[in-house]
Amino acid sequence: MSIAELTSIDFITPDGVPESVTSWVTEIAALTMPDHIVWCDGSQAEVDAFTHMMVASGTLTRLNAEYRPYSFLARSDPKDVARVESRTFICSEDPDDAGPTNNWCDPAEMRSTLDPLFLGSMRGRTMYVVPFSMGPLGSPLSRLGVQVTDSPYVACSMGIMTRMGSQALSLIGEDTKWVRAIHSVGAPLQAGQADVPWPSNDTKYISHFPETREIWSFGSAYGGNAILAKKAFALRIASVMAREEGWLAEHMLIIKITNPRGRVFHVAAAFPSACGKTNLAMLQSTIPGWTVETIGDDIAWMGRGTDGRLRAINPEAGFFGVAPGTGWKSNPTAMNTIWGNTIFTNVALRDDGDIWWEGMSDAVPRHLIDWEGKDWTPESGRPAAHPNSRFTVAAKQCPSISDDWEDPKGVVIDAIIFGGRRATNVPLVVEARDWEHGVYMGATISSERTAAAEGTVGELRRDPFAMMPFVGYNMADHWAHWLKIGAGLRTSGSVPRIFQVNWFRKGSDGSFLWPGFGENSRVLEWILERVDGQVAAKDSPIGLLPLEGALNVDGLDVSEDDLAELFAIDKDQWRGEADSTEEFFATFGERVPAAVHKQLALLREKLG
Ligand code: OXD
Ligand code: MN
Repeated sequence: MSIAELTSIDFITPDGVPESVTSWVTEIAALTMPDHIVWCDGSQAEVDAFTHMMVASGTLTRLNAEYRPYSFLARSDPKDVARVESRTFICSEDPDDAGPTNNWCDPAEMRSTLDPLFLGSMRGRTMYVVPFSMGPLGSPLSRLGVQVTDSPYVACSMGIMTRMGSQALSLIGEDTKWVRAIHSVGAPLQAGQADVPWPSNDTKYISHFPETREIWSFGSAYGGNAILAKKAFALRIASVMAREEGWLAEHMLIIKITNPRGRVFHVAAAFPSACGKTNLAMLQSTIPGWTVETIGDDIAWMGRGTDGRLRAINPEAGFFGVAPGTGWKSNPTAMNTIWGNTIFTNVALRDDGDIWWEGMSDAVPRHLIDWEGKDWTPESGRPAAHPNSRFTVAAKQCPSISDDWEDPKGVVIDAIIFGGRRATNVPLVVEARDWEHGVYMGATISSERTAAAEGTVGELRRDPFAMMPFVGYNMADHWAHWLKIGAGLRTSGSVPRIFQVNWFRKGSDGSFLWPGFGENSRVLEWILERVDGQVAAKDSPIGLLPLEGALNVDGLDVSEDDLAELFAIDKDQWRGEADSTEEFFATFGERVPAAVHKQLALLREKLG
């Protein structure tokens, strides 16, 4: 589609669009008053037209095609750089359904707040209608949505992150249920008013209406605030759908692992934001005979298949990865994924027209244009790329993408891992005694805060199931739902094993005890040897630990002392953890399931 065509198809609806979609689009257009409406078809011609337009408007800079073909750099407004959890609302009818960890607002009150903000908010802009499927087109596990947005950057990002366009739209019939997502940057243009490269508004609302399956997002164009298919739909709204329909929508990567005997396993793993999920999803094994392939790096939808086993799909079609720390050493697979066709946001620009960020390479360029568009040298004393800068790229470009990543039936999950970023106490790996203990492990994840959301980096925060910012209902009910799913799986005799890991434990000198990255394959090896019944484990107050010598450290430079410290359990510290967990559970009152309380009592009993 050419730019001329883009602006000449105003208010023309493609043939065959169900009334439920057209009437909704008309209603939102009447409220937001865009100058034009474009129905996105998901074609390459459309991407070409959008990117040309955004280069002309200054939103995107085209990178040097010699190094980074068909790739672009976007610089956001410096005030619009991360998810805004304090402005994220769950507007359920009953405040107890949102629970104490979500910002709740009465739906009617939120609508009366939002209506005046959205009134005329797209004036002078184009409204893009973005139909999408979360999950492979037509899979019974997939769900459909339509986002309207006045940001072409967001429309393009949705094109990478979802199966977007005419095919998804054609799956919406008159009776199909689909999620309505409304997004406006909240920066209407008066006639003749010049635009800015990254329009946004200091007032921000990311509002979810779980009962009506709606998302209304105002004021931000950044990541999860604006690419509504991701956190807003695939986690917050989907977690509510999943609770009602008997499945799970989780903040988890999915990988396929093959052992030297040729047995294939699939693992889902939850880690808080910016704790290396993308690195683990693309891990290159350092141990002979073990291979790891990628299915997803951020979100898993899982449910009991007709075979009674837990099956998972990655509902996304792309990666929205944290750039800093992604490099040739830490994640060569990601570096090879982003060879081209990639949108980079808030990274630094090299003088040769390519991009750079902290941790990409050991060699630091002598001069860059930083994420704010300012000259930068290593002496500048500030990061060149924003700590939450990102790359947006199609999953199919990933060299380690697994051949079953789009299996419409989903892949069978053999093990579930919970992780966090903990400098102390939590061992490198520990296995849950059973599903209930695993649910307790998930419920008690805590992690040091990262740059993926606002807040003080490094501060310890509770992040149950790594879902604290993403669960669309009461967190304690989420634990109850997990227990119910486990009970269902038990009836078919196929319950995945659950493990907790911590790559981030530090020694007394403040340095990491474990090398991490590719070496994490050694931990996966132990986990899967457990699943395969090949190795025994020893009980401890907090769960099952590897027997002495069972973790494969061949050829690894980790001292005996460090290894001992990686697994050390300080009972006093753990009594403290138990006390703090009790306080945390108390914030949910009666809603904490008895089985979860029982696990806390068991921990205390075992600690003596
Ligand atoms: C993400 C996040 O972008 O968790 O995936 O913040
Ligand atoms: Mn995430």
